[in-house]
Amino acid sequence: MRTPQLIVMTSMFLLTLTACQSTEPQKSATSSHVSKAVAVLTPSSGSSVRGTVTFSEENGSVTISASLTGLTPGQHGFHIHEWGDINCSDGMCTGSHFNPTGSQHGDADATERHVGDLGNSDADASGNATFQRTDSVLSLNGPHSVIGRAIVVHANQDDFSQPTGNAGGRVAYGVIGISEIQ
Ligand SMILES: [Cu+2]
Ligand SMILES: [Zn+2]
Repeated sequence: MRTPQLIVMTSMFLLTLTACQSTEPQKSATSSHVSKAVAVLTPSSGSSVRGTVTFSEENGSVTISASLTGLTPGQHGFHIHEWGDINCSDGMCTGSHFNPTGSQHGDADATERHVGDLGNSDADASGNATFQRTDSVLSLNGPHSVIGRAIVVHANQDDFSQPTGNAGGRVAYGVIGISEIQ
């Protein structure tokens, strides 16, 4: 009689354990609203460009701050591309510029631009660049949300010509993910 009793007791214990686990509260944010995001940029094949880009949304605007290294001196096209797929060594899996409004390409301050158009980042003689912009076109929420998309740095300057600014190859890229609110 001891063995069946032990089996029953063990089963009951396991059931209790499973029930406890399934009723444990989920550790999650209290709101679905995203206010901070980050992208860590890694180099494409043959490049040594790296960097970090942070996004902070406040009062309907997003402040974008970037720090990049390993660039050639001068201007480099800086865009948000439509797919957060960095599984190609040339960055081509990120697709084209994020353009949910079906607009023409342009400078970040132009009246018509892709949501993903951020202009250029300007590298100094050592190949370092910092970029800062407060933007009211892109968002971290809603239809213009850039969460899950990719930020891309190009080899050349974005000259704002159509269709995508003639900025050349993609030297670094990263996926924009949600950050913990500090
Ligand atoms: Cu681009
Ligand atoms: Zn564009």
